[in-house]
Amino acid sequence: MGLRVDIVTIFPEYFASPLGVSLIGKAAVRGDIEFGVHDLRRWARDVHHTVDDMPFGGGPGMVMKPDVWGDALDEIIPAEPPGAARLVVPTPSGVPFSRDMAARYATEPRLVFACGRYEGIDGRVAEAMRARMPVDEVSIGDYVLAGGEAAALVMIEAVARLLPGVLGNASSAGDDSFGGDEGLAVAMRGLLEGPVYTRPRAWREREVPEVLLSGNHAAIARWRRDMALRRTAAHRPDLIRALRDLDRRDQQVLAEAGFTAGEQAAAHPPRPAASGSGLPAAGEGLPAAGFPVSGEDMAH
Ligand code: JAH
Repeated sequence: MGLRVDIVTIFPEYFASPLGVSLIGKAAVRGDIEFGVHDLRRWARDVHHTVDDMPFGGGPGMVMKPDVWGDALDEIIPAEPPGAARLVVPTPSGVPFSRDMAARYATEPRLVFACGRYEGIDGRVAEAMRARMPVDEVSIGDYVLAGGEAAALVMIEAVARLLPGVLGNASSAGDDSFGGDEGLAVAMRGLLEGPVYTRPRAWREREVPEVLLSGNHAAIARWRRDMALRRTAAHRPDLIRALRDLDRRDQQVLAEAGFTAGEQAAAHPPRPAASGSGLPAAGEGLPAAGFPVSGEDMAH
């Protein structure tokens, strides 16, 4: 059974290419996913097709009108049976989107994305729709976009690649960074994927790591796990704490990446030792820094 996705937006043309190409485009041709893109202005009531108005209580910008959104969603999502669709509202003040949510969305029959612009949609719309269907206000990250469209596309792509039959190579959904724990190689669970290589063997004086050409599958798996541990330590130190069943080699790699044994998650791991471990150089840069976010940007 396929997934039906409706998108409501003042920029329907925004979606043509992203939904028509690659994995999503092919899934749509096969009927594994079906799209309806709706121009919100169709439900506007005046000759100017107005969809926004000034915010009650003052403040900057404009707010999207509840009457227009209400009529659109009433028509796109039939009242009967209740709960047949899930409404997803991309917003920087939503719950964080995750791999788990993508997996749950992939099991739903119908998703409707309500893409706001300006300062967002009148708060009564989500509230009113909750009487008829599950409503998720969802954030794809702590930054403000010009509207919900790009965030909706991110979520749709993350969901589409999890649909049964969608990936050409079913196992590749699980192997990569955040691939999902079902098909994921047990040895790499909870880790970011390390670097990958293809031909030519030598390029701009740089050789592909020799172990990958060795045919020694155990050595290759170990090397990949080393690289995944080091990349995870450098880019996502928050993920190190959750790792379980670390062997001696894992602990050695993490120690060299600046994490202390047992309690792997130091809040601010020290810089790795210069060398002498027999491991290749890290080449991964500093652990992720915390970027301050202005109060103004987070107020949306
Ligand atoms: C901006 C409506 N989490 C990313 C995200 C999602 C939605 C929006 N911004 C950022 C947004 C303006 C109006 C939605």
